[in-house]
Amino acid sequence: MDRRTLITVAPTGAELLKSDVPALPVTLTELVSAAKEAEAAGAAVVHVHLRDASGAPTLDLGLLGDAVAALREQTTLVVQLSTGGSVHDPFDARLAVLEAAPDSCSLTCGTVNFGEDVFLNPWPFIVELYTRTQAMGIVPEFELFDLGQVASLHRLLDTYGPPSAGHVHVDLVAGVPGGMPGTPAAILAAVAALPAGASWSATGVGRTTLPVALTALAAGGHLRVGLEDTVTYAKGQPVRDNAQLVERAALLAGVAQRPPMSTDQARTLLGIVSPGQDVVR
Ligand code: KMH
Ligand code: ZN
Repeated sequence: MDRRTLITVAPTGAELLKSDVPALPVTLTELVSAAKEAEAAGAAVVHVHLRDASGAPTLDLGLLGDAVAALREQTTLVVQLSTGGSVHDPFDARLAVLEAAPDSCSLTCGTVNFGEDVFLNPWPFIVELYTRTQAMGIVPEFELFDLGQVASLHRLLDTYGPPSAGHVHVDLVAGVPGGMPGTPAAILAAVAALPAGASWSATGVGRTTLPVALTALAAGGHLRVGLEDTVTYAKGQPVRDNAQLVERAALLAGVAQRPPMSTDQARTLLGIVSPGQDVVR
């Protein structure tokens, strides 16, 4: 078990509207300031979805490049771009995200019902995305929404070999309507099926945030929190901002005697080589 806890902040996502969640960071300025506050509160990775000028989700490559540059300039966070985008994004735009040269990218290992929608990740798309990350030296974070996706991760690694950095890191996303429930039993079943040596974090959507976070800490996992997944802090209390969720995650990690990892420690765990740096692992 890692003694320290890797905290990822997912500040925006692709599903919520600023008009419904005023604290949602949708401009680059808001994103960078949310990322800085999250880093100060204990986050080491930022999972990025961008919005356009109208507030709608976008995979515009120019905007993604600007965001990567701004986050690198103003934070030391590991910059992870979403390749999941929104359920409406086409595969070619999702593949092109890698051209913005993030440190890391999300990579979901299967199709899942997603509320009223479907989050599409057919096998050929998974393979294309994964082999591109290997060729480009971008560290994938395998986002797994159900147990079948854990099996697909094994199939991927068995067929195409390990990520270029040699380490497998997973985020278990629980509580999506259509995916695995955000229960300790579901998280522990998925963890038991992970490849040997993989590190993992867990994300509980909505009211599953706390049970999932507490399970992850107890079972040796890491945490992902943020407005992408959680907009209610406690019953009747909207989340103030992303930093509030990171502060709570850091507090829980401290209570568990597994305080937050620094961004350097996160790079070492994930096998990320910083620009200008020779070797990390
Ligand atoms: N917005 C969801 C459809 C990811 O970032 O890779 C997909 C998602 C996963 O959020
Ligand atoms: Zn996401």
